[in-house]
Amino acid sequence: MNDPIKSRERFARAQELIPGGVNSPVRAFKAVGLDPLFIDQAKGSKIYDIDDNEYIDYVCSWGPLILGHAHPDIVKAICRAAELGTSYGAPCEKEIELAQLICEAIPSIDKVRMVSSGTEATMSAARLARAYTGREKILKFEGCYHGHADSFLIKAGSGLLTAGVPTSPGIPIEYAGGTLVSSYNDIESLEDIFKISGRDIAAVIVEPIAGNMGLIIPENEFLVELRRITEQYGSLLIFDEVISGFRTCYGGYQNLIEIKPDITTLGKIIGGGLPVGAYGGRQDIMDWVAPEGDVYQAGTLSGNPVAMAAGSATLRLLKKHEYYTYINDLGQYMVNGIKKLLTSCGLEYQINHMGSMFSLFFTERQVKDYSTAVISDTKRFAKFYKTLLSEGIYFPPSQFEVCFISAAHTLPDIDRTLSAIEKGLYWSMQEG
Ligand code: KE4
Repeated sequence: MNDPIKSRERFARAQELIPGGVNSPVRAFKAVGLDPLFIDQAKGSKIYDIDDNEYIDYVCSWGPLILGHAHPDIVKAICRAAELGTSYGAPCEKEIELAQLICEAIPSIDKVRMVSSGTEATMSAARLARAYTGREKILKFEGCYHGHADSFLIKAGSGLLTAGVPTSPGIPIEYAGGTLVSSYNDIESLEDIFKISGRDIAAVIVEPIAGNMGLIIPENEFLVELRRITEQYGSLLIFDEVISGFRTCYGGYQNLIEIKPDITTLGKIIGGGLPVGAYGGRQDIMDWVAPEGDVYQAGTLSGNPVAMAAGSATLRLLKKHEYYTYINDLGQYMVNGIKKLLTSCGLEYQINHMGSMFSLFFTERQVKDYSTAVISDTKRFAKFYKTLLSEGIYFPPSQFEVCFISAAHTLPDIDRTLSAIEKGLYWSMQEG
């Protein structure tokens, strides 16, 4: 590997112009104590930095690139759309095409509104739920991330029922009072909150597969109970499928577990690498959204033809080909390989895995919620990460993110990654 001299220089320059030198905090590599790499280009499963280093990419733009970087059919769709104009600020047929693909793929979605990010989708879904129910409170789960809208940057208060606490400066304390926080996979604490505040809760928002504490799998009854309790109290259930949508199957994770939320938020994959978010659900709820209804939400570039073309090209490919078997098999092969390496190193680290997503936690306790995730040894993870990078493997630069495998990854990619992981585990165990 070449020493990333140019990346270091560009990072110094970027920091003079952009807060932290990045346009999204996790990209700054702070969690692994390194300077970020500046990427020059990407193709298939590989990314290339400006110092001519090649890496096998497991960030995949944080999930969107399920078909790999610069897929020729998606690039062609983007180019063709751009030649016809990048944004009309008016309805176009490409919006109908993507909306139809989404509604056909996810039975709980009768109608869908396009926006430009997952944050816009979840923020709008929460506003819609409050309006539809006439209630104010939203309940979320500790460690789940739903974008950076004020009402979601809230963590659990001291007591179970005390109002939440902002996790960022700049959030009015009264916003925290509108957000209740419970523990993922913990139905008992949820029931306790609902017994006292259930009639004030407009909606529960949940990542049906949690991807922002590292990967955390819902325990068997958690989501079923969540659906039961929300129905019992007249609260809406919002599945935030920004990560899981079209990742585990063609449609939502909800399709696999046969649970129908009232509203679903989407992003990432449905934009094929361009800025697209969406929220959708039952018609009687969605018809409250302006201009059909009075719940205001708008966006200059919402549904723009180029992003719609990228999203539709992606979903059409996913619908036509059996990619899911391939990427899920690669995921299983990867996880089996890591487990063998952990055993040979005498390590009992935890791996959480679902299809083409996995997270390796540097802890010996099962990771099933925020409190069990945060005790992971982030220092050892950082040493592990640095070794992988030097071996040309680009994992997400944080213990609390998900590794994604795309349809462009190959068995030789996985084998090369496993040999790097073996070295990474060895160096992570060295003191100093
Ligand atoms: P965006 O606003 O970043 O498009 O989506 C917010 C969002 C909403 N819901 C879920 C479940 C999400 O995971 C996200 C964003 N995911 C992070 C990575 N875990 C995006 C990466 C970043 O923040 O740079």
